[in-house]
Amino acid sequence: MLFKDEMLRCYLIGGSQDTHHDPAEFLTKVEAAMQAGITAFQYREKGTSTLSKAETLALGQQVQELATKYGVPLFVDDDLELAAAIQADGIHVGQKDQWIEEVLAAVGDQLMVGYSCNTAAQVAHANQLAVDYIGTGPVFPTISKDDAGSALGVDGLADFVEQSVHPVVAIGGISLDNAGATLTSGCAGLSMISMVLGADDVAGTVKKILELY
Ligand code: TZP
Ligand code: MG
Repeated sequence: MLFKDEMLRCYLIGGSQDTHHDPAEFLTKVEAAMQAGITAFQYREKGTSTLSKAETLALGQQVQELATKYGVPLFVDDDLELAAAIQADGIHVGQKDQWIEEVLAAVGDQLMVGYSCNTAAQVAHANQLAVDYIGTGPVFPTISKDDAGSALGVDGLADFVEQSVHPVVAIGGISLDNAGATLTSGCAGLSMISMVLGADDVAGTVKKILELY
């Protein structure tokens, strides 16, 4: 397993809703990204996803097989039951999900825990918690989350990085055009959905991100 900060460098997030609701396209793109060297993956079936619970589990199991094959740490967004069922390495918890304290108590040392923080008060709260990293954004406007809130910009992100005792992974609207500028915030890494899952050349896009370090 990679050290925590390295694991956050190129952190892909996604679910079937991010590839035209086509699970086969989703798996093809996730495999290409894993093969190209993404440092973590978060399975996030959310928003406009149309998959049933059983379909989500089945797709999650296929993602888990790929993650094992390529040695990529696997997180599940906001679903402890699914994380346990597919033997994920971690869980990511948002501000609108299950209470972070409950999740931390439930998982103990079993799973890594990531937590979304979008305000200074939330970062201060996270500083009191045994989470493994925080995800902070949106740094830029995003097409992938309706209720993401207003963009922090690189300066806003940098303030949170300075404040946080945990490694910070940046999220929201990250593209090849702004990835380098985003890293000047001191964040440990970049997480993205559409830049990678919407790319024609998934592997090439991942490699360009990894070259920034
Ligand atoms: N949380 C804050 S912004 C966001 C999430 C899940 C969406 C990021 O997607 P994209 O396509 O990389 O902007
Ligand atoms: Mg969530």
